[in-house]
Amino acid sequence: MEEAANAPAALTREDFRKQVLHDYRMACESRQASLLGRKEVLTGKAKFGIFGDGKEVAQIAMAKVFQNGDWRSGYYRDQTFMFARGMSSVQQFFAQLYADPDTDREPASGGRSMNGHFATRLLDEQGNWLPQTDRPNCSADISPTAGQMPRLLGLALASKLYRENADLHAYTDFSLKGNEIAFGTIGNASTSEGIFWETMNAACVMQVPLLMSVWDDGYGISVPAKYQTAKEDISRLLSGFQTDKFGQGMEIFNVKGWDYAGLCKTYKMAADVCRQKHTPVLVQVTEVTQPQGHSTSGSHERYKSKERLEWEKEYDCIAKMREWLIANELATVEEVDAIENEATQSVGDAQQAALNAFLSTIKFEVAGFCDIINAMAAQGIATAEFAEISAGLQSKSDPLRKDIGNALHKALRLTASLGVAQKQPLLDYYNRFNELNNNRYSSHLHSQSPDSALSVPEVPPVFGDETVDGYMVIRACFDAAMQRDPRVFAFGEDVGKIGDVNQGFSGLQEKYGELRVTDKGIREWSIVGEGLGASMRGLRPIAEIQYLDYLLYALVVMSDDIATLQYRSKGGQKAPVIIRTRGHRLEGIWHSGSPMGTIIHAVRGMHVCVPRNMTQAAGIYNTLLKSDEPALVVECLNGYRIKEKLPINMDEFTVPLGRPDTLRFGEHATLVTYGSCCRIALEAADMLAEHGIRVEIIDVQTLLPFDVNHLIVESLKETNRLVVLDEDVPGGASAFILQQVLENQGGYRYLDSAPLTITAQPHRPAYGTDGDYFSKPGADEIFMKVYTMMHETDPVTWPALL
Ligand SMILES: Cc1ncc(C[n+]2csc(CCOP(=O)(O)OP(=O)(O)O)c2C)c(N)n1
Ligand SMILES: [Mg+2]
Repeated sequence: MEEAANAPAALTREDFRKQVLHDYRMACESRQASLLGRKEVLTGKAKFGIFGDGKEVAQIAMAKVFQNGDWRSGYYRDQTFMFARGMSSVQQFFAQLYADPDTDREPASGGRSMNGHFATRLLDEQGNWLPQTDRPNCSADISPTAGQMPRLLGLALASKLYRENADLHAYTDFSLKGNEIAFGTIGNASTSEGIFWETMNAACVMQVPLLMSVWDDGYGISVPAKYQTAKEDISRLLSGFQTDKFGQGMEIFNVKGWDYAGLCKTYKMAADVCRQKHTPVLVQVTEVTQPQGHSTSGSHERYKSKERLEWEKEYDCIAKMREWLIANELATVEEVDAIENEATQSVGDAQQAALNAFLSTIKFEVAGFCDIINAMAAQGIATAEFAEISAGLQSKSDPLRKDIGNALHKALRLTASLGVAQKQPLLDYYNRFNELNNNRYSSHLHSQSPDSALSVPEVPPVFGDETVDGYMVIRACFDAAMQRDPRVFAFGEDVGKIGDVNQGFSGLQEKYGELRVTDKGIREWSIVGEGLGASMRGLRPIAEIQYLDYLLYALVVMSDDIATLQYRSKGGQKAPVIIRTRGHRLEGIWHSGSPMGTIIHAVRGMHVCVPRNMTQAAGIYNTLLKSDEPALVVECLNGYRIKEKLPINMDEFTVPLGRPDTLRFGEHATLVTYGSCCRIALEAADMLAEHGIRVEIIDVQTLLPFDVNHLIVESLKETNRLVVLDEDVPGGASAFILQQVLENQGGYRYLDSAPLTITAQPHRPAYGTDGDYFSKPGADEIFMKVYTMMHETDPVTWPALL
């Protein structure tokens, strides 16, 4: 008998046997879920399936060391782990496969994510935090491979902060003095992504409790390791990170995916060192198989050799565990057969229950709709057609809501010529149907909690006599924020010692310590990931990206992860991280960009704030810190040395999001702009005023949300002309503003002239003062274009200039 098959000292052999058989049952159930799941897809009951077969035993071992308060940030293979740790069930797994939109039945995403995208609910029904330390926690998965890495770093960082900052020890719902591990999982091939390396390096630099498992099956879909990984061995490549006498590093373990005893031992050692020493750990689990191939999209016979397929059968972890159980006399053949049969049965039952629950709700809705059209038919309205629609719908064994939608629209077309009174029941149903399904499929793009940013009350600034450089306003704001709330911390390139390149945090590291005002390596993607993960654990990070031009490196995690988090968990998770950067109006291709169109289209689900000066920026930070929502704040790079009055209620004043400021009144045109362009617009307005043209200038302040009360159209009603001034490329953010004002606010009705956009050139801005002059919109150009617009309206008053 193998030594590892003996019970640990504290357990009787019988208890140990029970535990091992329980694990075997769990592995078999998970395998059955994979087999049956694939069948459901191939028979058309679900659209796509990706499963965790082949990784069952390793995940059961990992689940044994995953304690309450711990976190997972992983990928689509982890069903066994989720079942074993009680964070999901087989029935919920199938509910997700069928895309059941009910969060009671499919709590991970309310049917919004493909199967295998796991999450636990971190929020109550109102969107408030639930406790995290009395339960296991799983951050919501995303599909881009390695996309789980930046978030993972932040989840691990939170433990370090909760451990080392004594002021945080009271937050026991979130952490028990940082005792929690952040567990990551990744496939072998996805370690080819740059963010994997960036994250592992950062974890070693920072020394955070991050336990990374690599499920190494030798492939990434069809592409074998030799095309993915140098030397085909990720832990060997990472061996330079191994902890040694020089300090800082991580522990690295290797274990086979079919070796139950070895896996249990390895995970115990790995978790102990990670938890106690707060050292990152890597566990490479090799010789992992994928019995059904990558996903339901293809068959692995196409790319795996006969020998490999045979080897996979022999080294299937469940087959190996079965052999081990019998060889070590922990179970008889009959006992393991019985467990396997029972697993098949229980998984079949769970799948049926999930399918029935999913379909019965839809069938109920089908019946409700049919009642309405049948009643109308009984009154002689479209009798034959409605009977046919009703019969067609009710005969479907697997109806979808789309079928109801199609039938409803057909019914509306059939009743087009009827009066409202006659078709009122149909119109009422249409409204209810849209409302219900809007909630099912489009709710929670933003927080719907009492702490949403739009609910933060406005407190106007009160100014004293003191006038200071802009950066001092910002610094006073951050100082006050850090003073009042120990959960606030800030980090980024050059943020620590020198207090950022423009001194927004100068002196604050000395005051609040290195843990709270921290320098980071040059790694934008994972800096933002740190903010994301830490904010999910109740902290209030301000993650800084040095310049707006470098935000593109971080845009991936903002777009895929932060912006989608509330939505993809249907209000189950949130990440109130603030991303701070500065941009607009410097000079040069990579120091003056303003790709705001790119950004606002990529991050719907976040707020994007573009304050024109540092006082507005401070008010926006205060609003955001009182809210539970993620946001990007773009400060004006050329504003730090401009004098501003210092508010004396720095700790309290707020700037409401989505509410524009009118900077100047005028009756000839409404000029909508933001950020650094505000000053240029004012300059141009002075020039225009000399010619009797009075332009109303509106600073939107936030692009997302955009003018929630439709103030701009009110101005347009008076001026009847719209000018949008923007530093982005033509058709960039200016196109968004046009869509909002003309379409959303109905502004087209009030236009007497064609709408005008004044933007930068389509290329990136050239360097130097002249480069700026000829690349970006300036006062001369604004004057010329607005004057020309007025000339076209009244050539007598404003004769042609050219
Ligand atoms: C960024 C990104 N690129 C490509 C894909 C498509 N894709 C999905 S899974 C996969 C292979 C991943 O292989 P590996 O990391 O080894 O995990 P395994 O599926 O083998 O467990 C690919 C290329 C993706 N989801 N995300
Ligand atoms: Mg793989």
